[in-house]
Amino acid sequence: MNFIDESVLEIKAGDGGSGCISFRREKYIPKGGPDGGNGGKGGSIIFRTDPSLNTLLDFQNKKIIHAKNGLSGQGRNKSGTSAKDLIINVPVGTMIFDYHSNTLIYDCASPNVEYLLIEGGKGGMGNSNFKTSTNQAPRKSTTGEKGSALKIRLELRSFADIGLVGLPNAGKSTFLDAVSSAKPKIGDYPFTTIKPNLGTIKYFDKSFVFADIPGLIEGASQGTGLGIKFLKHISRTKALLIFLDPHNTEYDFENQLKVLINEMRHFDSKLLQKDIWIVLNKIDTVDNLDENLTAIDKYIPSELKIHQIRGISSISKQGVKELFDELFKKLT
Ligand SMILES: Nc1nc2c(ncn2[C@@H]2O[C@H](COP(=O)(O)OP(=O)(O)OP(=O)(O)O)[C@@H](O)[C@H]2O)c(=O)[nH]1
Ligand SMILES: [Mg+2]
Repeated sequence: MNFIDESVLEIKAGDGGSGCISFRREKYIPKGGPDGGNGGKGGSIIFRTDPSLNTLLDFQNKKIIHAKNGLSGQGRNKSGTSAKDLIINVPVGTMIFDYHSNTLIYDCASPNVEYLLIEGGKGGMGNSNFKTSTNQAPRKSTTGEKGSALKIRLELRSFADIGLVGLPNAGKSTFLDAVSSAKPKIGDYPFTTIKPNLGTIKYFDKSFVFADIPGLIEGASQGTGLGIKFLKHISRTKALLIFLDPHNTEYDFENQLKVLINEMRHFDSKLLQKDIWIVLNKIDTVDNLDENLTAIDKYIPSELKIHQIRGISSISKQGVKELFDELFKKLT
């Protein structure tokens, strides 16, 4: 699978180079003064957001990242060369957590931004710094500072305006395919989608990003299926479309809603505070639409911020315009 959205890394900035002890030795100058140069600075570790990336796949086989050390100072007051800073490119939406405390260190939320995570050690001082009126020949220098080290967890949380949630096969990807230029995989079997797909939709002069994630199933929050792992990709959205499938033979509307709401609540109850539209999909194959919509209405918990229950067809696009008029008006 070429999509990875979590990774644990050990990173270490470079150590500073040591200062040097040296004395000037030249013909006709019997007692040359101290001329030991300073050590160079160690490389820092900088994160940069690269908008062309959309996965943390690069870190799958790269778990330890060290920046280079600064070089030691030399005689003739020559400073050691400082190491280059090490730049780590990550996709926009990558959150950097301290691995041990799980606190958020930085959210790489904007494109083309650099963030200095850990600084390289300063170089040590050469003995030429320690010359005084009473000590003309100091045999003293300092070692370079150690570069800091940190164990971090990277977590990619996509940026999208609207998340699509539903049981497998409800038609989420078909919807994204119909309304945006994204080309997600579609199939009449569950778990067609195995990674999040993002699609942009233009509505007059505005654009909105939809995130299609793998279908949720009962027990997902206990680790069954794929869906729960991907709920983080809808955590930054403003609104959710909950897709209901009139042809799910295992789960009726009441139980589809129960499963979806339970799993979202388990993952993060804040998901349920978003603006929600209930979407009954596949109405091109439904005869008694109004009855179905009335039935669904009865099963919606009052705690949810439901804007509307709408019938649509992702294939014939029936109802999609009305849904968008409402949804995008609410989001602008
Ligand atoms: N008749 C009809 N069929 C639909 C509609 N939307 C989706 N389907 C069919 O439903 C099946 C599942 O569609 P997908 O879009 O792959 O479903 P999904 O919700 O993305 O499924 P997962 O990725 O497994 O979670 C496919 O056979 C689609 O052709 C619709 O509006 N009308
Ligand atoms: Mg899908």
